[in-house]
Amino acid sequence: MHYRAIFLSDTHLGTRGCQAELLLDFLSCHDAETFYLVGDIVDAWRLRRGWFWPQAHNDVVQALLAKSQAGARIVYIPGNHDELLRAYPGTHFGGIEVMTQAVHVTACGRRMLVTHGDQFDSIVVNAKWLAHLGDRAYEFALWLNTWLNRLRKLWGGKYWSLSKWAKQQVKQAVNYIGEYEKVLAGEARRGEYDGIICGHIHKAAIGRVHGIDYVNTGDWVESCTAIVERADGRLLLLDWAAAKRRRHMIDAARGAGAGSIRRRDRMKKPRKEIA
Ligand SMILES: [Mn+2]
Repeated sequence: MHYRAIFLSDTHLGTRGCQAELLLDFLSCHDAETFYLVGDIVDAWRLRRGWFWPQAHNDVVQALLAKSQAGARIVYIPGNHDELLRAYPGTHFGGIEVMTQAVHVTACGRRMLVTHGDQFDSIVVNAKWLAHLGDRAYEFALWLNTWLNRLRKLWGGKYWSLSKWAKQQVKQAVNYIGEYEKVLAGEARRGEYDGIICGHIHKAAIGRVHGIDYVNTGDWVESCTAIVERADGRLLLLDWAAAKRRRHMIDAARGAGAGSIRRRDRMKKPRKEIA
């Protein structure tokens, strides 16, 4: 399939959780004029604690470089796990451009802010009181978020992860996801964009939040999702793991048909499996 743009994030290459085989499979049958890598692509924090870099992870990098060589534009927007790259905005490596954030204009002219999203962690947590305090408190919370995380790392602690923390508070997780969506949509509104495309919380979505297009690419650790833009400018959410499961079920049904199952059952089986 060929798309105008493909947005991927949170692949966490360099961790055991990364579903590199599925990602490779996805890349082998999807192409685009522009690929946006929306942060946490390579997990530099995990790699600092010990080198984990299997062949499949290398193959993912090679597949992306090959796309760049074949003429695709590849934009790498670092997240918190690959923030080392944030120090190099505007640089190119192997044809890949590094940008702190990007503006993507869809085929129908909608201006979308593309950013990882971790910069807004503290705003999400403090959303309620910040709403009453306004702009300066907002700037302060952004600043505080950056510095708290720097200090935490100096002391050898981990980045405070909103998504992880939200999942630990299972009951409240839904609230925080909702809060994140609101804050990010608010950020797009402040910049007078039509929408925002982000990642970070590992929860893929396409929707409207307070009149803003809120799009989250999801991840390749828990789910295997990507956002694609068709030639007509429509954005779609692809769930590659689910697509593979469906195809596998259909193949399995067909395979069973070729065996001992009688013709009558063979005719019925695929439909049942799809349902
Ligand atoms: Mn992140």
